[in-house]
Amino acid sequence: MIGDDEQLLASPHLYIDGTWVAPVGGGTRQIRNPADGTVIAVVDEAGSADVSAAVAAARRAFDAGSWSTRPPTERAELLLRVAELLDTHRDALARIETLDTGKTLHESHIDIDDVIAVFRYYADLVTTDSDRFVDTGNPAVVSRVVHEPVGVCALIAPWNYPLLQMSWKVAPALAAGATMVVKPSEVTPLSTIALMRLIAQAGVPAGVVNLVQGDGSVVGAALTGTPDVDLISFTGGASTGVAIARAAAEHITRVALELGGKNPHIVFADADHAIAVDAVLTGAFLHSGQVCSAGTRLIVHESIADGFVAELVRRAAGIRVGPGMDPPSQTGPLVSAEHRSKVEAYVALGISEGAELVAGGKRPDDPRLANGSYYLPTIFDRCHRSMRIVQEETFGPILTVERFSTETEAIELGNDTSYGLAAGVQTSDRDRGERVVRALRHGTVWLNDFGTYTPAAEWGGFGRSGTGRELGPSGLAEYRESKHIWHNTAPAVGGWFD
Ligand code: TXE
Repeated sequence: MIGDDEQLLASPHLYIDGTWVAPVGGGTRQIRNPADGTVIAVVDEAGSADVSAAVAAARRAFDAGSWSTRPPTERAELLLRVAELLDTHRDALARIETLDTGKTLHESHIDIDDVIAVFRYYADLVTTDSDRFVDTGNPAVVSRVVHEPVGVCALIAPWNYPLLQMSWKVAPALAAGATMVVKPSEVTPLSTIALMRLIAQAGVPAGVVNLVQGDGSVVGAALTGTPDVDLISFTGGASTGVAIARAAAEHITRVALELGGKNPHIVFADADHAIAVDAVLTGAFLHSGQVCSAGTRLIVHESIADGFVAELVRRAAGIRVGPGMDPPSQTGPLVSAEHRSKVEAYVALGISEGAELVAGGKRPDDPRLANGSYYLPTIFDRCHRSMRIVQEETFGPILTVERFSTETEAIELGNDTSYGLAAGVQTSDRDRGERVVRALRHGTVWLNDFGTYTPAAEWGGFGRSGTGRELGPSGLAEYRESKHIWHNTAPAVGGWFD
């Protein structure tokens, strides 16, 4: 760590009730750089008593109204101040994110710009959003629906886009007037610690934002098992999502889940070949496939499949895998050695299921990469929809290939998944494009593109990809309750029981 990075991470403690504190009941954790296995920081981790203290602080702040009753314009000002501070520390935050996750510095810069954009988007939205008046048919009645903050939120984020995914939660929650306890992934807590520092610097009242880093089974479970939290927003793995939904059901806590996907990318024979190859490569191998919306399931028309796959194989072999801090690297290591073992197990599974390994399938040979958790871009051809390698999220650089003959079959394959987060369609036929994107049961569908998004449009999944939506107006609605106020301006005795 250097200069600004060190300052942002000066006290990697917990942040509770406006103060950086050491944990009462937790411990510490070494945070490693996945590019070479070195320890880059040691952070405090909370125990369940610390979680209770953080939730209690958020509750006190909410009940005191120090944030929830502030006018939207004042909340927007704070969000804009946070955006400015993020901009000031853009380079340091990008370095922190790269050291912690392994992704390339270029990607981290894009992430930080997207984080800044989401704070600005919600600052704008919350000031333009107004109450809704309802016509009851009775001129004496003024009926309006107003929005109020949901209360205390538990915000739990994963390790692949640590700052970005946390910001998709923190920015709308702050805009709505909620208070919160945030828990980053224990694998990648550093950029969230830095964000807390900047939010504090921007002047958020004590207790509105609290940070408890630590293990999912301890800190996450304590945070989601309490009746004192009004909303849980979680991004992570599907099985963790199920555990959280169960815990939430116990207290009828509102819950929003983003649980990843197994995203189809359909290429028709009439697609622009060069554009489609580029989109499929980027969709599958960006950030080594550790992207919830990664297009890891290629569904390609049989008439072009052989040539298309041959070109993908050639291009995949040329992807420069290396440390995220080295400018020539095009993709970095996997987030941890443990995660790479999981990816390797999936490659072994694909081979045992009879898929044809045509690219990668191993760690890079370069001895300079031996201490990092690298894995080569991998392609399995001749896959079938019934294979686990086709149906399960591997969260690594693994692309599977299936062939189709008709449009109906392509749609059927694209919808043959328990998930439903994202999908891509490559075709030069506009009518076909429109038919297929409408038929696909996924939360985001790209036509002749892949992986792009804007904070102004909703993000979330159908099926097992989760519940609720982040971003866009719905992303703000998640953090609000609606209240209907019925005002009778000319009250009279009703006489029902006369
Ligand atoms: O995620 P976890 P993991 C998928 C991907 C990956 C798999 C497992 O397929 O291989 O999930 O990854 C916290 N109560 N995605 O194990 O455990 C945890 O501390 C409350 C897709 O790393 O779900 C972390 O902060 N919280 C995904 C967060 O949940 C708990 C991105 C996510 O970790 C908890 C990442 C519990 N009982 C992985 N257990 C996406 N949707 O993009 C853990 N956590």
